[in-house]
Amino acid sequence: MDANHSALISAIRSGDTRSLARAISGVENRSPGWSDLLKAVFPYTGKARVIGMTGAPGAGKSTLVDQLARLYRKQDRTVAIVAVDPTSPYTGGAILGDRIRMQDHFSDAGIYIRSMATRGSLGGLARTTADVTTLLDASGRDLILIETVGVGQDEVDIVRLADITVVILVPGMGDDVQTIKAGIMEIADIFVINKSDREGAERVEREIRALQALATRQDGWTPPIVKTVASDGTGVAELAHAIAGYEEFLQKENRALRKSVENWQERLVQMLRDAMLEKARVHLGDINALAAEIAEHKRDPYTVVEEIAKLP
Ligand SMILES: Nc1nc2c(ncn2[C@@H]2O[C@H](COP(=O)(O)OP(=O)(O)OP(=O)(O)O)[C@@H](O)[C@H]2O)c(=O)[nH]1
Ligand SMILES: [Mg+2]
Repeated sequence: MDANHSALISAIRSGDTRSLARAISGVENRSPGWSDLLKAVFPYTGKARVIGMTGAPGAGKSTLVDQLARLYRKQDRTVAIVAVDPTSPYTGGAILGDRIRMQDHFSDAGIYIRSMATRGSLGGLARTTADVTTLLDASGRDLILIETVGVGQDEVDIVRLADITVVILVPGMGDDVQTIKAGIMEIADIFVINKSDREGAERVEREIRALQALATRQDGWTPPIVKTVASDGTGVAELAHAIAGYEEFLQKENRALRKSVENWQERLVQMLRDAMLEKARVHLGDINALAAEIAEHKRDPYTVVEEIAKLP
């Protein structure tokens, strides 16, 4: 990456996609200067609306993201799509499908699509997704749609980046709602029952409503349930409407800011943990040797941690 970021930053802010792509790669790979670049663009961020779309493998997330992106483009809003971990082994076939669908947009500069590096990438999936979102935000995109498979902690962290989280369920997976991680249920601002052309959509809706009756959200928001058939576009306008409704709700009583403060609390702790660990690792030497000494009771773990934590 350039030692002098100012040219790169103006290029990114002017919407130049090649510069944006270069910056994203640099940040993903932790190339020299990556953190200076993020520091420099941060003041230009906070304007994009970030929408997290999460759900089980094959639920139709990409199809739905694609439809939403089309709809927003018709409203003349610019869109970025972040596909997290698209090489996940769940549905090998979907990767090609994604490519084909993405190609539809290639002629449209108003849509920028980025696939995230796979798991195990430098910096961790959640952290790099956050950094990439920061760059996309700085590039002036109106909307950032993040697609992620809702299975683990990484995904919960990723959707915490979002202003609005859409959880996508499908009928016909047995006890759908019960099998969805509790954490994912709790973060839903909007529920989508996709593949509503299939039998069982009503049942899923009843299950969600039953769960909602058990626990009300602190902020008083009851996540609406939208039925869609992403493959033919049914319900997509309703989903956009539900998203707009939640945006409106966020604008009242300072909720957007409060939510952002909450998100940053989480992220700051995460970033600090990463930074401290990184710092300690330099002094840690051979962690295996230390672990062996502790296992053999030659040393105690309390002193070891104290010594490492005290290091400058
Ligand atoms: N019947 C039906 N099929 C759908 C619908 N939405 C998507 N599909 C199909 O479901 C398959 C998976 O769709 P994707 O959009 O790739 O699903 P995904 O959740 O992004 O999948 P992964 O990224 O692999 O987790 C594709 O063959 C779609 O055409 C729908 O509403 N009804
Ligand atoms: Mg997908």
